[in-house]
Amino acid sequence: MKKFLFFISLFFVTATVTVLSRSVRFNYLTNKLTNFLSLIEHSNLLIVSSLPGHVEAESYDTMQGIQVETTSDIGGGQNISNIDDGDWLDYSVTVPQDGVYTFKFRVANGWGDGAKFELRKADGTALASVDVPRTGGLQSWQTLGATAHLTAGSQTLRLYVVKGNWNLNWFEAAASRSLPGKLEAESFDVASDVRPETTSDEGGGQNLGYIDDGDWMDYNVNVASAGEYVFQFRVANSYGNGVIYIKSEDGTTLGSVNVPRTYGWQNWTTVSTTATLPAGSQVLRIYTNPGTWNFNWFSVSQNGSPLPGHIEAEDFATMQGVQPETTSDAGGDRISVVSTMVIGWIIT
Ligand SMILES: [Ca+2]
Ligand SMILES: [Ca+2]
Ligand SMILES: [Ca+2]
Ligand SMILES: [Ca+2]
Repeated sequence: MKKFLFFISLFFVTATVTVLSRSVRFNYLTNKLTNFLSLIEHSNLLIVSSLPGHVEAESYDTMQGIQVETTSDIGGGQNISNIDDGDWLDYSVTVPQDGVYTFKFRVANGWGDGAKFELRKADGTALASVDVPRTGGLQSWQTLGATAHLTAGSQTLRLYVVKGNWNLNWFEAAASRSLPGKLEAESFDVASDVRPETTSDEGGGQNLGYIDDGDWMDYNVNVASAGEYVFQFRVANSYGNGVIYIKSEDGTTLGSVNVPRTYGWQNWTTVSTTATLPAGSQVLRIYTNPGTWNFNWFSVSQNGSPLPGHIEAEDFATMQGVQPETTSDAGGDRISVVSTMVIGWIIT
């Protein structure tokens, strides 16, 4: 009887080991097959992405040295990993028209100091260079911005890794925003060290803070027609001395305006200047030196302030020989935010 029980036990142990080994082998074969099918898919099926649009990093056409893994980023799916110096990924894209496109790259970087990549044309020309800061982990995701000039048509974009050790989930490209119009300061496409915060200005939303000497914000815009435009900037400045420069992509200063002291980081006023803009898709840089002022929005219009309407006298675009001063007019407290600047107002 003991001998019988021993053989029965031996049978079950053997059967279990056999099933387990088969299942391990089955999983191994399944993985091999999946990888093989994915290889066939990438070698035979050209994935063409339309820009503007969203492109999964793993939807590359060809690549060197990267791997694909399950991502824990919002939306799930996969991300590109094992990104080393000199690795690259090629994407087939179609672009509707020549112009500046705003790119967003979804990255994660645990410890890769100096991490960097370039977006390149098929001939190797760099379209954009992007630094990848530490994000706190290889599955801690952050979105980075960049602008790049693309030409119309079907083409290959290469994402070339200058310094690796980070992950990529997806990227997006968007077309320029239309001017004339009003842009929220915090809707910049790329910027240096500035931070959005809740604003208490009219209309609510957010403003930018931490705008220090030499800081800048880039806006990818499409100007309807060449000409002189009035720029209005909604600003607050606790201390005074700020200067705003409107710059073109090549660094030329197109216009500038002083940011007056408003005696509070949430005491808002509007300052104006003019700048001549060429027509078409372009990047406008709002540069400051000295800085340290808060920024809610700016508007660009060809005809200045809309009439009929209310215009503060001190909201001039240009002037000669006048100075703003504190008003004791009845409206002074109604517009207390700018009362330190009021010299009167016009009604039409
Ligand atoms: Ca690699
Ligand atoms: Ca992905
Ligand atoms: Ca700053
Ligand atoms: Ca705002």
